[in-house]
Amino acid sequence: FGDYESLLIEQRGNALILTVNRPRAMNALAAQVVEDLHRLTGVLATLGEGGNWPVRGIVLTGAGDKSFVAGADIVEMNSMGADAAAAYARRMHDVTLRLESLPVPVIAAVNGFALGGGCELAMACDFLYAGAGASFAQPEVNLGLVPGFGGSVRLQQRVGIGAARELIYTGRRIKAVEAERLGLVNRVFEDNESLLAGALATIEEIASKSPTAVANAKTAINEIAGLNVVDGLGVELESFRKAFGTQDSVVGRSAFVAKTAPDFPGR
Ligand code: CO8
Repeated sequence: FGDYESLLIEQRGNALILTVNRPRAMNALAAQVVEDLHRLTGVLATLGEGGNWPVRGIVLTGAGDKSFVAGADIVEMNSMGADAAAAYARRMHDVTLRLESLPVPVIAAVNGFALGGGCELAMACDFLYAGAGASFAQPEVNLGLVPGFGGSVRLQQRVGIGAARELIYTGRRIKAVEAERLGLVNRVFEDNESLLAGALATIEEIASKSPTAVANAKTAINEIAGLNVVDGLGVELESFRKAFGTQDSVVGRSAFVAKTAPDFPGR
């Protein structure tokens, strides 16, 4: 995958663990981190649909025990003009869209502060797990700003428009259990060690399923988000038709009938 100044990459079983590694600044998204994320997601995007993938899922987390990602780097932002800031935001849009386009699930393992751009990066993952000490906010109003890495779009998809408005207008920081209650987080773990273990266990569970089915489901769900029911059903029908034509589906259905375990070929 290459070398990255601000990212750690480790393969563990069927999972790739990506760690944003800038703990002295709470893993804030300095330009270097954004470039590293941009380059890495570019490399991952070139792996294509499935056959070339060495792993079945990705866990995205932050270095240390305090912070997932504390947002954009405010020190760097302080000397930027609006055009430079917009260009920086656009790079992160690319990163978030690439994460959503990967054919394997990405789990955000939120091990501390997920603030501003950190919360937005986590929301570009398929779903979020959190350690009990994690906290979430879109605090841009404190800086006279608004969310810039997709928070206005993805927060309302996750928690509904009312809760999204309240969080964005107040900049209020919420704890992991509150984020779970709102539906932002799927599960809360008692500490960061069990958080990582839980995320890895879910990737292993997914790894026993058909790779093409998981990829098809991910594509359809992302495409359907925001569509009305009729248009959404149209997208689902095409996804279902595609899944039905895969070897995985032939193997999966025959194994059920033969009462054996399926061995999915992944195509
Ligand atoms: N940017 C730069 N440095 C940071 C950031 C950050 N976002 N967060 C923390 N740091 C640095 C601190 O400056 C400090 O550095 P130093 O030791 O050199 O003084 C170090 O990390 C440790 O931080 P604290 O001493 O503040 O530690 P605390 O435990 O007291 O507090 C907090 C931790 C709560 C995370 C606190 O640092 C904080 O509130 N940080 C800012 C969080 C924030 O507001 N994030 C949102 C930023 S806006 C954003 O993300 C919008 C994205 C879209 C913009 C796109 C346009 C460019």
